[in-house]
Amino acid sequence: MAEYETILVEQRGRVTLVTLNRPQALNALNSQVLADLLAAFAAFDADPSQGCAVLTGSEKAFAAGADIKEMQAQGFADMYGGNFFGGYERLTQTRKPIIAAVAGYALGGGCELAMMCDFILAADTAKFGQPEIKLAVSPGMGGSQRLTRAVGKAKAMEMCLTGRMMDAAEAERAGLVSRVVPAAELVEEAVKTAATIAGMAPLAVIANKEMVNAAFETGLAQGVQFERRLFHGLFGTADQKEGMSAFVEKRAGNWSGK
Ligand code: CO8
Repeated sequence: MAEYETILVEQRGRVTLVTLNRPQALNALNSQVLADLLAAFAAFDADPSQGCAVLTGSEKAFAAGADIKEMQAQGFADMYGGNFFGGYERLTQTRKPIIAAVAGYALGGGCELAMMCDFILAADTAKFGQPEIKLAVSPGMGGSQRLTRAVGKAKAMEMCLTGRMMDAAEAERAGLVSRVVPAAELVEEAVKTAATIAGMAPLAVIANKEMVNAAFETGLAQGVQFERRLFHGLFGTADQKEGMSAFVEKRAGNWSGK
């Protein structure tokens, strides 16, 4: 297992657990964190022994944003010319699912990173916000788009314009997170959920992720068509035969990933 500077990576059966590990900066996302995350998730995606990942932080902070100290002195040419943090889009191209397990602060780039994952499980201590306006900037890793799609214009606009944080209960009501669990159980619950996903037929997992994501990029008729084509395609897999036989024979499926 590769060693990284800013994250810890551990395999628990078919689940890869990635933990942001810059406690001194509340897991602020600097360029090294981006490089480490890209390498770790590329390795996860390429490893057939792994079926689902969990991305988490500490009890105090999932991540308190992009690293302000790294950005402070940068000018337009550095940011635009260097496509600062553009690499994060590559995380969203990971084909297998990633669950964000969020406790404490998920602010700015931290909230945006959580929203790049496939869904968010929140501890009851979680706080989400896009406070960039207080620094005279704005979200830059997709927050204005993904937050608005997740919670609607009213809450997203208020949060981006005031920097107000949303607690876990409000985030669940607003549909930003799938579930809220007690902080002490967050990582175990996320790993358990990931293990459930990793126990499904691998091609069906990828197809289900692709079709739900298509809902963000297409109109309804086109999205339904995309779903149906992938659904039809799954009937060309050995695991579809195995899954339906296993149901009829009242036993667990034994997946080949083919
Ligand atoms: N960047 C760098 N360092 C940070 C950050 C950060 N985002 N957040 C916290 N830290 C550091 C603090 O400077 C402090 O370090 P030190 O001990 O050396 O002074 C340490 O972490 C602990 O932080 P605090 O003492 O502030 O802890 P508190 O418990 O008092 O407060 C808060 C916690 C409320 C989370 C507070 O730290 C805070 O407000 N942090 C900043 C939150 C923020 O503004 N985030 C948005 C950053 S901008 C951003 O994310 C832009 C995204 C788009 C970028 C994409 C570009 C293309």
